[in-house]
Amino acid sequence: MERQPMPAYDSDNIFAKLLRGEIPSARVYEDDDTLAFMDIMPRADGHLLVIPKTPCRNVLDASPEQLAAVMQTVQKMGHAVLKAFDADGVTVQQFNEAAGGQEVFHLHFHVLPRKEGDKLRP
Ligand code: DGP
Repeated sequence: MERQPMPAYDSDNIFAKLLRGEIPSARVYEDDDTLAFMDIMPRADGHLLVIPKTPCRNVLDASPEQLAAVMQTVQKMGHAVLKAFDADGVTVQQFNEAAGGQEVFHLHFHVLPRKEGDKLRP
């Protein structure tokens, strides 16, 4: 069977609404290209999400510029949560398409501060 193309970006997704200020969020950092905010269903204390400000469905759909900008903010947020939460490490997680575990179809990276021996909440 022929493989279906990836679906197009849908600007009705919840993070696009959040970027437009149509729904509230706890913003922790932003620059010209990216935004970081608290995850509404945190799996660890200090669980953040980092997104590009421009439309992008996921890593499979991202331009090199979007990836570079988002990863620089992920790195910044990694250092910030290490300090703010006195963490021992940081998990960076990312999902692509429903079969890959993606639920919100605007590119995002999870940044999760970790303590030695802890477990992520479900
Ligand atoms: P996933 O696409 O599987 O990486 O999961 C989406 C994540 O987004 C999940 O951790 C919960 C979070 N999330 C969903 N809706 C909202 C929202 O309205 N606000 C915030 N801050 N986070 C959300």
